[in-house]
Amino acid sequence: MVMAVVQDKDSPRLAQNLVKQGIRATKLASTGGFLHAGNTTFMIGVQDDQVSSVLDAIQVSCRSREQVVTPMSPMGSQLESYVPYPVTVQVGGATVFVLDIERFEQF
Ligand code: 2BA
Repeated sequence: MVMAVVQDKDSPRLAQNLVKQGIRATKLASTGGFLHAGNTTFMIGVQDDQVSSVLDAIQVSCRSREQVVTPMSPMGSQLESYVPYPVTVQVGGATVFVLDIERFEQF
């Protein structure tokens, strides 16, 4: 099983590339813990020998982008001394986890 967190902008391209290769996937709407921005998590169930094609599809479909964020005020901080400087972070291409699945059933 490959789980990939991708940017929403890359999600249609990745979905299309997986379908082209006959690879099944489920898309989940997710939210990044740091930016609190929406992203998309793909659950892609494949045999071991298909993992590298899935990783290739992810790599060609997902781009890295810069995003400017203004950090939120930390809880309990002195508001007078808090200056919310915008910070630029590099998001993506994709964050990928490859998991072994113990059992798979479809009813
Ligand atoms: P976010 O958590 O919203 O993170 C967006 C981007 O902010 C990250 O891009 C990274 O550049 C930066 N960032 C995240 N946490 C940070 C921190 N503690 N300090 C400084 N900068 C930080 P990516 O690394 O490309 O991650 C994109 C999205 O992938 C993340 O969105 C999150 O939804 C997911 N993700 C990344 N690493 C993960 C992990 N270890 N476990 C689960 N999800 C992860």
